[in-house]
Amino acid sequence: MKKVFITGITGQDGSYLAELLLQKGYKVYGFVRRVALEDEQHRLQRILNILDRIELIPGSIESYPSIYKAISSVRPDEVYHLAAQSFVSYSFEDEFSTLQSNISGTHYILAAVKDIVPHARFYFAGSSEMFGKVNTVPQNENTPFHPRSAYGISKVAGFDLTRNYREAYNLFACSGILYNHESPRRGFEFVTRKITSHVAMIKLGIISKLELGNLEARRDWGHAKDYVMAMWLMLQQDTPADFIICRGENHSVLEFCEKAFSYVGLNYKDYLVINPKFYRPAEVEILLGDYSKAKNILGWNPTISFEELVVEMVEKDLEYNSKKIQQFYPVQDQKARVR
Ligand code: F7E
Repeated sequence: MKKVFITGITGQDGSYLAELLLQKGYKVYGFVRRVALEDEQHRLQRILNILDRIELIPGSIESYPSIYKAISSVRPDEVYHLAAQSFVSYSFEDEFSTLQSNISGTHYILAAVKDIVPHARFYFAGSSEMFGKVNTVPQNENTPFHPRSAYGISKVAGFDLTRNYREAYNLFACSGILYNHESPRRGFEFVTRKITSHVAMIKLGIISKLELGNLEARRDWGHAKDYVMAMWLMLQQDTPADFIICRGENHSVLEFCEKAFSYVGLNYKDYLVINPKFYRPAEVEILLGDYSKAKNILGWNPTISFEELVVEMVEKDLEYNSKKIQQFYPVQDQKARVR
């Protein structure tokens, strides 16, 4: 049985990837912070359904000894390094911790893999944020990087480290350059989930407005479930390489809003408020990818459309918030609340 070691298994991508690899017959090990094990219902909520089928190893990506020990005990065949401080906005507030955990974390894992399991296959979660201030639209694997945040810079460093371990030490190391990918498991701080959770709460009468920053930013949004399939495919090839993973179609934040509100029969204009505090010191205005290489070499194609993504997220947030209402309000109040 093949063994896989996943950092960031408690996150959106980690949870979908773990489910995929269980289906494929892998023995799945997840590297998690010790505190996560003490607060299962909250911190392990995305993997509660598979907890009895995976093994969690406590440690920190900021500690080389804990990574070394974990990889020595598992001796994985494949390693997916997904853990990171991934919220771009926060990286402006604390550049130091973002750079420290994202760059050193990647370096420690690569170094441990090279020393302990040099034949293991390694995946690094690169990001379209590496392109930042783009000079070409659409971007492909040859487009130069121009990151616009500490997060983007940390991902460029991780990408370079991964390539260097491939070239210098012959590691089977790949980077996926993933564009924004969302799902009902997305964290509430990211714009898509912020929008769909607010739309659901507005529809159910829990809140009355949605505050956002830059509505003009354009993103090439896809579904996380499709994108974890691409990660796995990258590690099944004969030779390691880097791939752009996206849908090849972009939309503005405003379009996302319009779609989400109109799905529940509301007009976004009645609820949307611009708050300058959500603007970033340096914005990535437009991202649009070209996934031809992934299509040709991996045989990968996205299967979930932008519309399907928005609808799934809104529906799940309606379900989630309706359950919360049922817990807190008596039945007669619930009818009065819905708009
Ligand atoms: O912002 C604008 C914001 O935070 C998208 C991460 O997964 O994808 C993600 O990075 C856009 C930006 O994602 C609000 O200014 C407007 O232009 O959802 P986001 P992101 O920064 O694109 C890449 C590929 C990653 O690798 C990252 O880890 O939406 N925006 N108003 C807002 N964004 C947020 N969060 N909140 C707002 O109120």
